[in-house]
Amino acid sequence: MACNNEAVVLEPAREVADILERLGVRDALHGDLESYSPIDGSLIGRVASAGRTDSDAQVARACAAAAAWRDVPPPLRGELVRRFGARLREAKADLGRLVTLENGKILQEGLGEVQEMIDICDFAVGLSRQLHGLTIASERPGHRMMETWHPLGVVGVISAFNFPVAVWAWNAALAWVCGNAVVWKPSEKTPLTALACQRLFESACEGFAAAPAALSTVLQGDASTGQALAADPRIALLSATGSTRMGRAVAPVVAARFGRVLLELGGNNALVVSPSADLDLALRAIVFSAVGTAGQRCTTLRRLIVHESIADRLLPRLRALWPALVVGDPRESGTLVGPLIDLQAGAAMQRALEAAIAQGGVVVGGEARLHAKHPLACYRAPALVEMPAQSSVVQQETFAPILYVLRHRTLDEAIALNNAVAQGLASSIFTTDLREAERFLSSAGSDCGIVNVNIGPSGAEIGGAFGGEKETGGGRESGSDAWKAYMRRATNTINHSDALPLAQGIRFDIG
Ligand code: UN1
Repeated sequence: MACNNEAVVLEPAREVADILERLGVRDALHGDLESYSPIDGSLIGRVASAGRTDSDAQVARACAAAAAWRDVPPPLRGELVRRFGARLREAKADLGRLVTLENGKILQEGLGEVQEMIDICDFAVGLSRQLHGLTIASERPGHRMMETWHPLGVVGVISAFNFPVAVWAWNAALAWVCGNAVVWKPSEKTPLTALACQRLFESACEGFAAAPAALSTVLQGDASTGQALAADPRIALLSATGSTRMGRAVAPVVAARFGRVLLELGGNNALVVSPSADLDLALRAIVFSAVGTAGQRCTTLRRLIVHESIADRLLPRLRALWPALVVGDPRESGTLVGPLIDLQAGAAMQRALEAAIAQGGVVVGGEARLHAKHPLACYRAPALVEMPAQSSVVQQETFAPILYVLRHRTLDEAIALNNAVAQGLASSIFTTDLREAERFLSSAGSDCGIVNVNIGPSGAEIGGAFGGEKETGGGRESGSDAWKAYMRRATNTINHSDALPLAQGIRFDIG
């Protein structure tokens, strides 16, 4: 028995079992796919992966659901998403903690991820009354043109371990109000959070007569399950989040059948610090975006591009701060950096640090922590690596807390460095000079999908369209008009006259 006021920290498996029970998830103990907690590497549950025949049947059920759901008026679809959002609000503490237990991100960020789900549900509810098209002036007398937007059918979602629930919710909430059914292939590293989300959605559907069965389906499995979705012509849109390697495997398969893809792939995000920057502000942004989520966000800050005139003021502060960042159990309130997802992620971090040293880098931090206590888990101190140039290791996305530091002399040079990588997700500049800020935002500035001023590259709100260019894949999810990716557009021309004039003034007399 605990005899002080400290919260009792249970074994991950015990905590997971309690949470799943409260959320109404049955049977997370049987099956071939094992889930391990990054906190200590222990087994926390098992689910059954969907075999080929099962996947096929589930997609067929999703098609039937889509055929029924497309006739439901969008505001009524929105009402179901509102109910789902309400379930998420009630379950926020449990689901947020489950994210922490299965993914390893600190509790604040686990809760933030569930909040992101709630926010997108709210957004989607409003959107359900705003799925509007244009009316367009016709060149022909007595004619009217307009656009109508229709559901696509079945939307497939492949999500990654690092945002195991929010990214699915961005896609699913919009897809549902747009009239689609959703088939979800979660990361095989986070199957339990997917089970919990599915259960919460099913509970929102209970007693909601307009909701057909199989509006949401989860197909657990490895890459082959994702590949089967990519190849399946019944999946009208495949929204895939993960590495550029995954995107390269999936996108051509969808393209070969002329399906649609929405890709959110790798990032290699930079932050430029100009001479006029507010350095206190910059420091806070740098730390959160570089080491938050243990460097495992697609928006994580990976490249710091500092002006040479202020480098000697900023870098000593970073060098002092980095070793002091608290690495530990993500459930404890003082922890800022939790574990990496698994030992392979730690090995990839190690390889990148060795390559950085070979390429002339000077490393602060990056060492293994808590190894004796948790030999099956992977805790690493964040690494700060000053590089002589933007060499090959800096150009790769390593999903770990490594911040490479480069120096620049002119804004043009900083912009060129920002843009000189294959990825194009997020970027930031810290400056109080209006001209510099506007130049960074301009067409001659950052080539990324997300371009910020005086905030870091990570932690976007759901209201904007989220996504990036080049090898990031070009997709846009969540806010703004990203909903259009989940619908098909029809252009309608209506003749209310008693003549049949042809467009472009063509005469075609048949006597
Ligand atoms: C991701 O890492 O895949 O902007 C998504 C952010 C979060 C989403 C990240 N809102 O950092």
